[in-house]
Order: sequence, then structure tokens, then C-alpha cells
Amino acid sequence: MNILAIDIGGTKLAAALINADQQISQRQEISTPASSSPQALTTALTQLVSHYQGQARCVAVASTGIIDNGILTALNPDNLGGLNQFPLQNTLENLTKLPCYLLNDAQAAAWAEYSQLAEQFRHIVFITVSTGIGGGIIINGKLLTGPHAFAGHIGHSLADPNGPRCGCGRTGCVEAIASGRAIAAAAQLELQGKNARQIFAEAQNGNPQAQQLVENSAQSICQLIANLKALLDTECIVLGGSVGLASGYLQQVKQQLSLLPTPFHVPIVAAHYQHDAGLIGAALFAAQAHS
Ligand code: ADP
Ligand code: BMX
Ligand code: ZN
Repeated sequence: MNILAIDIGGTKLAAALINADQQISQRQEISTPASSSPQALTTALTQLVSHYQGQARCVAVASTGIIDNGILTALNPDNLGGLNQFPLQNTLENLTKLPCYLLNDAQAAAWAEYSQLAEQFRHIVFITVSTGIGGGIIINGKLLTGPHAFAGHIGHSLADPNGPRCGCGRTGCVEAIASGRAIAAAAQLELQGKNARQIFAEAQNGNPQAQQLVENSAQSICQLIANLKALLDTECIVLGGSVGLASGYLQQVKQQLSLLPTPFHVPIVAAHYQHDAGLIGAALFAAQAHS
């Protein structure tokens, strides 16, 4: 029987049924509630799961935030309201009456992408460049979650000590420069008020400010990748998220990395499962836990 997979991001919530061959059906997407109060998120989740009654044997969740023991805490409250200690597992188990398995969104996506790369590599890192910047680390074929489920929050490593303040409370995090939200926040003059998708379109049309914003993002992600190579000797980087998958972005990151010394070089590929990596990874993880 199918697994009901749910992906909770800073911009959108997605849900779908996933079968044993990782095929997706009945995919739906809604916007993340603008004021992500506990009540608003519960209402949105209620709406999302109501379509799937009686069609799944368990629920698999990939969610932005620190997902520890079924509880969601936003590290960067700008991305998901001020959600703190939100009982995500309990909420979904009450709504669906099904067992529910949860991971951070980028950790889940890393698990999905590793399933496609396992014949070639044992050490990979998935990076989502989306509303925020998230990461999932596979070491020796195992997903690293850490004792408090915090492992992989690489968007909150330092990019520039003189950079903007990050919503997490630190200054100059990669996320404060490279994420979709940061690209939009840095836009000025004719680009003010536009979102990252619109700024990418402007960059394609030759707007120099938009091109610079995209380049700054790609440059920060390149430096993050070099740091990951030095830290983990990772064998492959997988890029995902709507910014990471945007046309030309991966090429820019690769180009920047090629300018660094050889020991920092590492292959970079686009997510095989594209925008569904979180959904598929959560389902794979749940299937293994619920066998
Ligand atoms: P989430 O963060 O909810 O998982 P996404 O991966 O879709 O969602 O990331 C949302 C961010 O990606 C927003 O900042 C949005 O403006 C930006 N975005 C969406 N589509 C594109 C696109 N085609 N090109 C560049 N940026 C995009
Ligand atoms: C933030 C953090 C991470 C998440 C990453 C990408 C919050 C709410 N989220 O760094 O847990 O993995 O964003 O999330 O603090 P997304 O919404 O961009 O997919
Ligand atoms: Zn931060």
C-alpha cells in the first residue's frame, strides 16, 4: 500500500502518495501559511491530508526546521513563523490515525538522492537552495542526523562575518546571503519587492543587479561546498531546491569551484528527483522504519 508523503517548506507544502517503486501520484501543493502560527500550520496540514483518507499505510514527513523526536523547531524563525516545539508527529497522527515518520527536509532529500548514487559513492552531501539553505549528509552510506537531529544545518555556517544578520541570530550565515529569501531581501531599486524567481528571470534578461545577486548566491554555495570537501572529503554534492535547480545556477557554482585549488574540487550534480527529493526520501525512510 502507498505511503502518504508530505514536504513542509518555507514557501510551499507538498503532499503525494508514493508506491513501493517510488512512483508519485495525486501530488498536491499549497502555499505555506504566511503567518506560520501553530494553528495556521495545523489548518493547512488538515486541508492537505483530507484528500488521502484510506489510501496510505503510514505518513512520511520531510520538514524544514529541526525535527527532533517528532517535534519541529524553526532554527530560522523568518522561514517558518516562530514555530517552536510544534508537535508535528502528534498533529499528523491525530489527523490521519496513521503512524508517522519524520525527518528534516534536506536530510530526507539526501536519503533519496543517495539511493540513486549508492553504486558510485558512499559519501555525499545534498544541499537545498530554496527559501533557506539546508543540508543532508551521508557518511559511509549512513544518514547523519546527530544526537539532536541538528546535523546538516550547513546553511547556518559562516559565509561572511560582515554579511547580513541571519534569522537564526548569527551574522553572515550562508543562508543570509545565498537563499531565495536572502536574494529577495538584498534586492534594491527596480528589483525591490521581487521574489527570487522573479530576480532570476531578470538576471536572464540581462539585469546587472539581478545577475550580481545570483552570482553572490552561487559564490557562497561554492565556498560552502569547498568547506564541506575539506571537512568531510565528500565524494559528490547534489544540489536541489527551486533556486538550486534554476536554469544556469549549477553551472555557475561549478565554474566558481573550478577556480579553487584542486583538493577542494568535487563533482556537483542536480537532484535526480528534482523538486520531489524530500517527498521520496521521507517515503524511503518511512518504508524502512515501517517494514
Ligand atoms: P521550499 O523552500 O518551500 O521547499 P522551494 O524549493 O520552491 O520551496 O524554494 C522557494 C524559493 O525558490 C523562493 O525563494 C522562490 O522565489 C524561489 N524560486 C522558485 N522558483 C524559482 C525559479 N524558477 N528560479 C529561481 N528561484 C525560484
Ligand atoms: C533553514 C532551516 C532548515 C531547513 C532549511 C531549508 C528552519 C525553519 N529551517 O535553514 O531546517 O532545512 O532552512 O528549508 O529553520 P526550506 O524551507 O528552504 O526547504
Ligand atoms: Zn543562520
